[in-house]
Amino acid sequence: MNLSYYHVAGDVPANVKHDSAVVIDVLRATTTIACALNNGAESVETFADIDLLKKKSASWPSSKRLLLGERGGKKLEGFDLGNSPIDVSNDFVKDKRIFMSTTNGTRSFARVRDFNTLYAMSLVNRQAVGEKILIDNPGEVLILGSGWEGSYSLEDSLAAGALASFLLESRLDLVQVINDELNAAIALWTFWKRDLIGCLRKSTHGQRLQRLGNHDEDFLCCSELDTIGTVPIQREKGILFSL
Ligand code: 3SL
Repeated sequence: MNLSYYHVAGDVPANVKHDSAVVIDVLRATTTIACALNNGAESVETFADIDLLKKKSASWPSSKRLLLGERGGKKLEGFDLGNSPIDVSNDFVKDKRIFMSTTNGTRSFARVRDFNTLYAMSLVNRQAVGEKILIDNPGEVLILGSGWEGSYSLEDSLAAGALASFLLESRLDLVQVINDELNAAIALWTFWKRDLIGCLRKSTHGQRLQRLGNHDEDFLCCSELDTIGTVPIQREKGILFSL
């Protein structure tokens, strides 16, 4: 199994194999997706484009839908939810389809939506996704971060390194790292693995969130490791369900 990591959607080569992809946006889109599905949401449909989200969601029964969106870390006007994993509680999201658009994470999903298999991963469900990948045993796994507006992010690379370390520790005979972006991510994980919240707070997006206001609960939630067994998987184009 060949593992590669790209920091942002724009870095993924055009001719890459469409085998398996794992999208990561630790702060906060894929943490929110894992928590929402774990708390009983019917599914999460991701949109890079807000107008398309509004059009598509209008055809879904209003009692069964929630609009979740942010730009620049701030909740979108007229939406039910911003992008906090704390807000997607069971009483709020149970059996609802969540129509979601975020600054960076949903762009990453758009880039790899044609892959045969697509997962959403964060620190909270790293082990669950890793175990599923080992069962699937695809030839190629492309791990894709979300970054910030096209540039590198520390926290997504931390989680990419966490996933690769889990896979290597589980099946060294099976797993190979094939790009230096992932070798660097593993080194980052080794450096920060005992202070995940410290890494998230130090990251530039972590600092952006702190400037926007108190996000202590978000940092606590997003820095938890292997606490959720939910594996979000794309079953219809652009729509993630719990496995
Ligand atoms: O960029 C994104 O996709 C978001 O996760 C950013 S935020 O943490 O909601 O600000």
